[in-house]
Amino acid sequence: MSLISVSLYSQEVNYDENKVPDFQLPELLTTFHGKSINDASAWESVRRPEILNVFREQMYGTNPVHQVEVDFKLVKNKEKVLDGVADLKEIDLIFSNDQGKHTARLLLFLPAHVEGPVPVFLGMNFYGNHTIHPSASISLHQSWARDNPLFLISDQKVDDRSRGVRSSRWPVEYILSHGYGLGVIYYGDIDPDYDDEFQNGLHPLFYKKGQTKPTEKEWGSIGIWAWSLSRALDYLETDAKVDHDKVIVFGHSRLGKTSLWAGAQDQRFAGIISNNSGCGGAALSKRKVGETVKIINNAFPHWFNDYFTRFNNNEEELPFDQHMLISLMAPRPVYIASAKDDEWADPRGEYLSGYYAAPAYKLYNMQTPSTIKSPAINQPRMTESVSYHIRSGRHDVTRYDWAQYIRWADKYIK
Ligand code: GTR
Repeated sequence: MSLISVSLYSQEVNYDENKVPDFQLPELLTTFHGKSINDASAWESVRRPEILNVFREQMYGTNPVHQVEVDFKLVKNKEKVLDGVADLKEIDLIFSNDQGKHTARLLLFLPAHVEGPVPVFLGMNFYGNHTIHPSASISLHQSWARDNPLFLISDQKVDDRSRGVRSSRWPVEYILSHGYGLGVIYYGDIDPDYDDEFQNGLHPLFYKKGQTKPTEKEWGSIGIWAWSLSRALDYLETDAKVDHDKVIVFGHSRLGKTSLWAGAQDQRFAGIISNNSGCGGAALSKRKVGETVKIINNAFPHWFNDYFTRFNNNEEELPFDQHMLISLMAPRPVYIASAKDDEWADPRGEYLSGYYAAPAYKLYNMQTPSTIKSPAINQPRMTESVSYHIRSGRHDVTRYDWAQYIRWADKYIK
């Protein structure tokens, strides 16, 4: 995907550190009205809400207040699957109001060998819950899916042939063996990932009478995906087998942007993982390295709100940058991961946003990354606030990434 984008936009894409423009990041601990923030209480009551608000209004979009009811229905409950190591549940999240009804399915694996409530990693996937593991116990979805000859997905529908095609990104048994559960939702169940002016998926349920698409400031796809992760967390809070104070939100790439936005808004998430989230995720926009605001808005007009297009080729005018998104995680631990060959996502910019989020964590007297130098390849740097690694290889989620996430979660969350 990124290779295609690079050739399409090669003229305007910069990968040269020497050509990064001079830029100034907005001060984290000074309000938009120039007041300084000196303690955690002022952070929480004044600065944090205004930062959250600016991301809502000018980038990811506001969440419409129009009420939607969410019901949970346990549709499958199987013990001792995956050779006995997992208990499996499928839970329908049923969204309804006078506009209609829409259903998405949460797949939850819990470690069969653990009695008590367990911490859970929760995230979204790109092709369907059935792609994360070959097990025939996982239901296929009926939603739109992106055609992919490699995965034998055509006519925008999935069938048995795509079972487990993305299992390399989701080492289920490995996660369970460490005492964690894993919950996943297929993002296409919430909003199919293409620009149709928000006619399909969950969006229309939120329209006021006469409204046909989100307003300039209302949410796009990332906004509604992130909101849905919180609805999955609502379910997890009702499940006695889940330690709901220890739910970690995880996502890769566009779904890493999503996990960050979910974690920023919903402080019930105990930890947040951004895997190769890049532009619009962990990478600083003002550096303009790799994918830029204009490129991402042109290629994916449905991800952010329309207001965000004002910053196309105009990053200087952004009153915020992504270090402020990371700061919204404080005091919860956040893990940002890059891949060396994933220059499109600007690994250096991903590191720096975590580094520049430190002042928020310091208000809680937490240990923060000690140097502005990025760690060496495959040398994770973990702290109780911001952790980071850059691994060798390409844009992907690997066993190596998960090994670090589990080590980190064992230390700071479990
Ligand atoms: C790319 C996009 C990135 C990233 C990636 C993905 O095409 O430019 O922002 O989100 O897709 O989600 O795999």
